[in-house]
Amino acid sequence: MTLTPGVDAPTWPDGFAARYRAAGHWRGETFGGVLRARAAAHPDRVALVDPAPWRRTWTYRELDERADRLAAGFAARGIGRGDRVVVQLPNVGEFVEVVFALFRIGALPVYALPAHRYAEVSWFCSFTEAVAYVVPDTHAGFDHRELASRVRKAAPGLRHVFVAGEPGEHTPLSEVPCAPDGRPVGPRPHELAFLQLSGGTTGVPKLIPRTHDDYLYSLRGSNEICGVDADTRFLVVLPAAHNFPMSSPGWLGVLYAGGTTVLCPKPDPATAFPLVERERITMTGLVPPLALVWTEAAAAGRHDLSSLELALVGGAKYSAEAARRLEPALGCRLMQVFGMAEGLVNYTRLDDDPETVVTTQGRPISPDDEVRIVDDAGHDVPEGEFGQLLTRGPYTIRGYWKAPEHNAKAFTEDGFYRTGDIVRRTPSGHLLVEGRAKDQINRGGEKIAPEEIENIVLAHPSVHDVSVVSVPDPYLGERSLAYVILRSGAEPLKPAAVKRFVRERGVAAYKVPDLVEFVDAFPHTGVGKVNKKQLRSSAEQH
Ligand code: OOB
Repeated sequence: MTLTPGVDAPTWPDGFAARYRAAGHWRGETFGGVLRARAAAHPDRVALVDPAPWRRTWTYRELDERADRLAAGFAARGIGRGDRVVVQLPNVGEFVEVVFALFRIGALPVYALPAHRYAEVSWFCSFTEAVAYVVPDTHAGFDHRELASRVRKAAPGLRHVFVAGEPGEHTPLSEVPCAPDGRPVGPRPHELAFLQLSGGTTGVPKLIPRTHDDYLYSLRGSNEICGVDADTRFLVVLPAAHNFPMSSPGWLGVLYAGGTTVLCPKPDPATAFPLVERERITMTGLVPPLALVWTEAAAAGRHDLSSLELALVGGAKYSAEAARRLEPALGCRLMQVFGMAEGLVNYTRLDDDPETVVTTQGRPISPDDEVRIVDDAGHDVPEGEFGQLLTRGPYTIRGYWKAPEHNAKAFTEDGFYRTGDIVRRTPSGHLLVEGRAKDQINRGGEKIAPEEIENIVLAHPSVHDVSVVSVPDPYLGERSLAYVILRSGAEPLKPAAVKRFVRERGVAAYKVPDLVEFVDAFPHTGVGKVNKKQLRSSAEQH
């Protein structure tokens, strides 16, 4: 079934859309069109470098032609406008080729992370009624072709599995491209470009519908703030499918500006530093635990990192203490980023004073980003006090894809997204992230919805009840702890058996509880719900 793009989620009311257009935020561009324009303007400039296992490069012209040929091949296989295609590729050149090919025909990439396994991918494929799934052959020792074979059985609508590399029983991606048969009728700028994943607070991850217009505005805004231009050489260290390395300013921002994106196969300094040196990298984005590792490794001084001008750090709270050490160690500027795949992105600015850069998480991209900080009753708190962050604006969604019930809770009636973050605003308008009201664990930037893991653990025959909470961790910021109540009379279980059970259910490894503790009962709130706040404070004893 092909759904008309743009109709499966609430979108901006006409008045807002008109305002965002009039302000010049939404310019009527599409991703396919942008690549075409850049290829015409500077065909021979290098757009993309994939250094592993051997160095491959794509000029803007080559990337554009490649996207055309792949788009034609996808179209010849019946993939068209509005069709969903689950893309689960690591940081390889094929990722960029595939998504631009899909943009061009108006098919919607659904971005799975390389760490996702059967539970997540089969849900993405069935929920989105995906017609195709794109995988590597193997990645980090895991065979994605076998996963694809299993997923295929669970998602009957999946007509194609394309493999970058050795295909096994599936279709090699290399066989897809063919001569374009005229130019496909592309999507319109206000239509959906892709579905991004939410960090999630619920049993299953929600999908975030982003349009060409809104996402391209966030790229332009990010580029301006970060100083991205044609000379930028950006290293994609985090998984390319995540919103942060994709758009803040990310590889899409850099391609928009005509710069060069270099894909880093692994984030560790041993892999990344030689690439920074060899490729003369000027900019990159890191999550706080990685920024710590880089800061320490840089002190060893074995690599020439002098080309680096800017490191963006975000995705989870970066302590001021760690932030202070980054600039001297890496010899570049620091910018903190506090963003979310749903939209709103905040950056510290290059002309902020150093104290603001290390102690705040920045301020919004756009003058039209509306930010409210409210108490539990939804009233604005006095300026400078803590509260829950609500936001609405030209690149923040008005609703998740096909999730009307959840949308009724996650958005206010007048369209503000309830971020679930507890923030405070300084007189300069910078936000400080002080905590979280939503039930989520932020494991070094990787988000875990406790409910998703609780549902899995509950399926264990010996388990009566479970509650998953965060535990502070000096390196990751937070780790996960599952408190488990066993059924009376059940065989005693070891923590390792609970972890194995979760892993065997086929979820991403980062979601497997780091710690498991058996208890006799949970504390309850006045209304009889499990008191997670109290559980979290007992977890702090760990
Ligand atoms: C980014 O996006 P998501 O969708 O994986 O996660 C969003 C959530 C935020 O609501 C907040 O809870 C947390 O991640 N977060 C931060 C943070 N940046 C994100 N918490 C504290 N300090 C920060 N700097 O994580 C994301 C998307 C675009 C750019 C950057 C990060």
